[in-house]
Amino acid sequence: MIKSIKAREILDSRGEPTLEVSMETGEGVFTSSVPSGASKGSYEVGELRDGDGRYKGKGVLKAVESVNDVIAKRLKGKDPSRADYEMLKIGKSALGGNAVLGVSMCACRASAAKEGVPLYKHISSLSREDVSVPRPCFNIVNGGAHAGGGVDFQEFMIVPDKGFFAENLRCGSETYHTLKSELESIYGKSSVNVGDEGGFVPIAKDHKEVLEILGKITDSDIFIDVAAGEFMEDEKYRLGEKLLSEEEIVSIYKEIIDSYNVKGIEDPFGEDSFSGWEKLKQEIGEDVLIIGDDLLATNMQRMRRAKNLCNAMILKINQIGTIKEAIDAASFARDMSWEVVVSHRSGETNDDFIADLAVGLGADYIKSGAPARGERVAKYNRLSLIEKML
Ligand code: 2PG
Ligand code: MG
Repeated sequence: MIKSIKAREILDSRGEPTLEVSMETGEGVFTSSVPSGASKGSYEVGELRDGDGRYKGKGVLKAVESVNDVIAKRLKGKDPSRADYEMLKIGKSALGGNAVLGVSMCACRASAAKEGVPLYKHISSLSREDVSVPRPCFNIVNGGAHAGGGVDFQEFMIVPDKGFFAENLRCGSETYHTLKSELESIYGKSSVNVGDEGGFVPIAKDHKEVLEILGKITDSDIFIDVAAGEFMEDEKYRLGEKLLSEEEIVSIYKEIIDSYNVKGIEDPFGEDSFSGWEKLKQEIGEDVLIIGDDLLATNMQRMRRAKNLCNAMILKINQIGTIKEAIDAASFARDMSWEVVVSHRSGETNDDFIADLAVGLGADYIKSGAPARGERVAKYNRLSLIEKML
């Protein structure tokens, strides 16, 4: 039974305010904190931010109030398993997606404790999937909205496949450090400064130059998050000096798939540019993962519309707001035979909830940035521990 819920304002990894929520039940006190994106899609549930002079408008005191004054009163005395249902009844837009998510994560942790099982096990019983430790996608080169002066594509991820998670983590870390030396020798020391997710930000000319270097230092699979919505102009795509049509950018994707070890492409087109997604799926859909992020927003309605546009989903809990809905979205992805990639946000905290979530959903992959920086490795280190426990 929920005794009390309290929220407070803390800072995320970018130094922006976010929410930390604590829930007290008979089993103890459960604390969770809420991530926040930079390259957000427009179909995500909205965050409640103050919009006043504090923190340049990004304060979350209204969301704190929403938890302390509205949600806490509604949930007091109820079983934590009812939290998502009750909040959805009030409405996410009234409460704020960030307020709802913080409480939802705590409620999930409290329910696991009530059952006396680890969080991943509890989530596995909710999702009815067998637990399994996902393959990590390490974002080792940052560009787009996550870095200043990097390349246009937002993320270049290496995805090792060494069997055990611990071996994948070691491979990710070793490759990260090999890349560091390589970039230093090519571009000098300023190229090993890091972006929001801990990946390096080389002064490379374009994505091809980055892929060339990655090809030299690793034989791991490569996933790219293009985050194409960030450089769209009308229905065209601004890459360097060029403004490209859908057909032209499809041929760029084909070229990099043929020339490099690219096995996954995330958000290759804008979230509403369905014709581009369709073209790409027809051309390469069998050979590589076409991963929907902004396209889907972890939202079943969007996923239904995108049935023939991709073959994998990014699952971000703060895109949809409650853990219940995120679990339902993952099951829906399974029904459509899509792969599931559980994901962090570029603004993170040290909360490692998504590690347990990925295991409990039996997700195929997890992306949590580079194998460096506290808020990124918190998730990877938790996955190593879970692997040992299993
Ligand atoms: C993405 C994410 C996470 P952001 O686009 O996939 O890497 O970025 O949180 O900025 O939306
Ligand atoms: Mg993305």
